[in-house]
Amino acid sequence: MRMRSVGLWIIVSICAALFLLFGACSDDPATPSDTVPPAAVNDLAAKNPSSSSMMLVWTAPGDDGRTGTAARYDIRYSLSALTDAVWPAAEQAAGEPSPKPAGSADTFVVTGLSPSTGYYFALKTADAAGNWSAKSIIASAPTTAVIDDTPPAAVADLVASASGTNAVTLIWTAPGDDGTVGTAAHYDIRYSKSLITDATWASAFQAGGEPPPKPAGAADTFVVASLAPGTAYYFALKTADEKPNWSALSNVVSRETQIPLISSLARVLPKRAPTAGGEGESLSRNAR
Ligand SMILES: [Ca+2]
Ligand SMILES: [Ca+2]
Ligand SMILES: [Ca+2]
Repeated sequence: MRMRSVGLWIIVSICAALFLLFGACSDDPATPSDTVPPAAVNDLAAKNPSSSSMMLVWTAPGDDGRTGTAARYDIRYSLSALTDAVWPAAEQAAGEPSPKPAGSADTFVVTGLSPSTGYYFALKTADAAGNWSAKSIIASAPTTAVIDDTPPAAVADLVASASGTNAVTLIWTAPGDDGTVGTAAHYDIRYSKSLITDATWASAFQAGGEPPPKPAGAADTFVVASLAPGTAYYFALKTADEKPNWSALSNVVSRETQIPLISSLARVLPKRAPTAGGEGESLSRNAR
């Protein structure tokens, strides 16, 4: 029992000595811990907006106030003024640059923004010891509107797939909002008894009631009704996006509507003489 108590006392003594030794080392004034955060950025500005991005520029603070080189930035943005209260829930930008030495110009482009929208931006800076600066001043600017100058592609595979006595069915591949990308907004389908060209497009009949375009690459179809029977027609279409930018003229197809069955029979069957009793009666008489 006594031997065990002595052993325990020795272990406790060694631990106490080690504690004092290391406690003394941490008090060494040669290695002070860093408790000074970077200064708050006071010249943040939002520039060069596009419909989906904004460039931010500011002067880099330092590791300690405005000296040295800080370790990282946290850039955030919001739709309302980016106050300290809004900061925790504000959208965080991704891929912030590493801070340059204090006094240098730093810049970053925030992407993924919505067009025609006002945004507020702010940032905080941390040093390597994890001391965070106060929030910067707030910079704000709106993104620009989307500029769409690209019309849908011209339809090149328009086909008149079937005809009735008064209608012709058209089928084609939907172009897009921009060339063959996206979803266009309107069709203008026209028909004429004479060839449709750029010059005659304006005088061709508008079908009316065209369907909204499907996404690019999908099959679209439309039945042109109220046509005259047994008549050859030309068909063509143009497509517009929402601006609207109109496409060039599609390929032009031709199709003849069918002749009504009664008219067809009248053409095929032999015509009876105007005097109903004439030829037929004499034949039957001869047969007797
Ligand atoms: Ca520091
Ligand atoms: Ca568009
Ligand atoms: Ca477009």
